[in-house]
Amino acid sequence: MPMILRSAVASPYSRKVKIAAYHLGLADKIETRLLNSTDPNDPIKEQNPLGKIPALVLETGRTIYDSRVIVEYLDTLAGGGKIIPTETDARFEALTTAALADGILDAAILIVYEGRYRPDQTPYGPWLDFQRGKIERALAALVAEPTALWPVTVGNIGVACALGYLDFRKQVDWRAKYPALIGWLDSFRAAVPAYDKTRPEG
Ligand SMILES: N[C@@H](CCC(=O)N[C@@H](CS)C(=O)NCC(=O)O)C(=O)O
Repeated sequence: MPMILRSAVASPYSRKVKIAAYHLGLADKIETRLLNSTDPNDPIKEQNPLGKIPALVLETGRTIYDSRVIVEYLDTLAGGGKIIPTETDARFEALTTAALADGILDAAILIVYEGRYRPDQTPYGPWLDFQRGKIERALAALVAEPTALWPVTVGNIGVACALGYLDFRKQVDWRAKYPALIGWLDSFRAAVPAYDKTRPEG
């Protein structure tokens, strides 16, 4: 029985998991089951009380979340130390970069939700600016100290997914403001074919 990944096509956190699974050679052990957010009976709330994706239903029936934990689980299944380095400096550098990338996603998704969950109101500008400030500072930090492209880790996977999500939802025009990251992402795409395979546009 395969593991089941509850996810959505456009979910950037799910994309991290999918790239990790491809990269670790585990993609064929995972079946994707898309969230139906309009169906109140979708089992996601039983699988993850937070109601969030991604969530990975294991062969035992137990479900693990969130994306960070799932990626660590997949790394462990693959033998460990593959995309989460074991050497202390490399490990905490990769994990910190992954946290920065997740922080970009967290801010970016709040910007999307500001419009989506308050459709009858004008989005609150200062809140959007507050979130954009986080994204801009994080992108500036990634330009000042470029993330290593090799080996493939949770750090560079996270950064690539964060840039991809900004491309998709356009919260910040990062290509115009931080052009140094364009070459970085192109190099990542060339090295990690799973990135293009998991594009939200299909
Ligand atoms: N920290 C979580 C964040 C997951 C997350 O926010 N997922 C979004 C979709 S991309 C979601 O499920 N949103 C619905 C909600 O917040 O209820 C992770 O890394 O998996």
